[in-house]
Amino acid sequence: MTTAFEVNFDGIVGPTHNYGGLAYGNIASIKHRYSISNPRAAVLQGLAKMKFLANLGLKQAVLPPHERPALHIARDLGFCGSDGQILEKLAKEAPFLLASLYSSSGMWTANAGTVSPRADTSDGRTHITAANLVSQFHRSLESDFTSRILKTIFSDEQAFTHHNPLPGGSQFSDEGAANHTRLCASYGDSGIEIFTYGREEFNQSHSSPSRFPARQTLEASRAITRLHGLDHRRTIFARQNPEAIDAGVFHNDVISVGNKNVFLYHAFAFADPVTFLKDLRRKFAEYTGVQLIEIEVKPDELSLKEAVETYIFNSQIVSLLDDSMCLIAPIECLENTKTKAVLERIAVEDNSINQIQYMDVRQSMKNGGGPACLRLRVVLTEAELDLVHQGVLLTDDLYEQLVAWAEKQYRDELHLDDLVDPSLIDECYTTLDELSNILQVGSIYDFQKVVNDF
Ligand code: SUG
Repeated sequence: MTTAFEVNFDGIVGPTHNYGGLAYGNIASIKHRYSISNPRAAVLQGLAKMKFLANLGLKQAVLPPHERPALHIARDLGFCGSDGQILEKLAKEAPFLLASLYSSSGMWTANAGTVSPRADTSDGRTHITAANLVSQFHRSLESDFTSRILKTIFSDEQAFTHHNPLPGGSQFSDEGAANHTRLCASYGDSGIEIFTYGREEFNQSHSSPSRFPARQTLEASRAITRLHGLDHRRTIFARQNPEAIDAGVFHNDVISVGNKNVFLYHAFAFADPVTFLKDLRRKFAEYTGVQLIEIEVKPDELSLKEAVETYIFNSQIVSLLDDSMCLIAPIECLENTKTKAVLERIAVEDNSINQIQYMDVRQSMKNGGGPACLRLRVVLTEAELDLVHQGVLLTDDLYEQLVAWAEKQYRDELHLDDLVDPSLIDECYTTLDELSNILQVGSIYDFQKVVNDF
C-alpha cells in the first residue's frame, strides 16, 4: 500500500465575480441574475473554507482565477476598437457576452478537469484532462487557461501526464470532476472511478431531460477513461436521472458525493439506481476488499427540489487524521430543518462520518456553486506532492498574504453596469499580476506577456 493524500485545489474567486445569470439549467444562477455581487466577500469566504480545511490537518492548495475580461474572445467575434470601445459595444449589442467575458466561473474547480491518480492508471502516472466545458459558452472560455495552469503546477512529466481538453462540440461535452467520483479503501490504493453522464450523443434511445440540458456525454466520459488508461473492470458509467437534471441537478455533484468507501446519494440521482448500485457494490468489494458504505437519502426525507435548494449533496466529505470523516456542508443546510435533520441522522449512524461542519460560501452558492464545486480533488503521494509547484500550497503565511491581497484589491460590490467601465480592466490586471507574484507562478496571464514583449 502506498501512502497518499487527497489534496483539495480550490479556485480563488476572481475579482469580477458577478451574477450574470449565464448558466441555463442552474436554478441559483438564473434566480440571482442581475443581483449585485460582493467579490471581496466571495473571495474571503472561499479562502476561509480553505483555511478551515487546512486547520483540520488536510492538504489544501489554490488555483488562481482566470484572466478577465477575456477581450481576445470579443475580438475573435468581430468586436474591434480600443478595449473601452469594445466594452461599450458589448454592453449595447451583446450584454450576455459582456457578462460571459467577465465571468469568474473558473472558481468552480470541480469543473477544471478530471484527475486519475497513479494507482488507477495503466502507466502509474497521474493523468489530468482539463474539461472542455463546451455546454455553456462562458465556461468554454476556461479550458485554455485551465490547461496552462495545471501544466504549470503539475509540471513534472515523469509523474504527471496532461491531456488536451476533448475535441469536438457538444458530442464530447466534458464537465470534469463534477461528474466523476472515485471510491477506494485508502487513497494510495487503486479505486473504482465512477463517471456520471447526462446523455449519450450517439444513442438517443434514452429519455432526455425536457426542461434543462444534460451537460456531460457518455462519449466524453469514455474518452477520459481511455486517455487515463483506466482499467474497465474498475470503471463504472452511470446515467444521471433526467428528472434530477430537470430539477436543477446540472452536475452530478449536486446530488451525490463520495469519499473513500462512503457514498452519499439521493435515491433519485441515477437513471437506473438498482443496476448501478449493484455493479458498484460488487466491483468495490471485489477490487478493494472493503465493503461500501451507502448512505441513501430518500425522496420522502428530502425532495430533489429541497436537495437542489440547499446543496446538501455538494458537501465535501473529508477524511481526518484519525481516519474518521467530516462532512462540510453549505450553511444553507443548517437553516433548513429537513437538511439539518438528514445531516444529524448521518452524523449518528455507523458510517465513518461523525462530524458535520457548516461553511458560509453564500456568494458562490448564489451562482450554484457549493463547497464541493469550489475544489478539485487530486490524490498525490508524498513524492508527487513534492513535485507540485509549492507556491500554491496553502500555509498560514500564504493564507494571510491572500487575505491581505483580497482586502486591498477586491471591490466590495459589483453590478453588471460596472462591467462597462474600462478602469475595471486595469484593476483586474493589477490584481492578477500581484497574485501571480504571491503564488510565484510566473507570467501565466496573457496580459503579462503583452507587457513583457515591449
Ligand atoms: O457551471 N455557475 C456554474 C456553477 C458550477 C458548479 N459546479 C459544480 N457543480 N461542480 C455552472 O453552472 C454561473 C455563472 C453566472 O451565471 O454568471 C455559473 O456558471
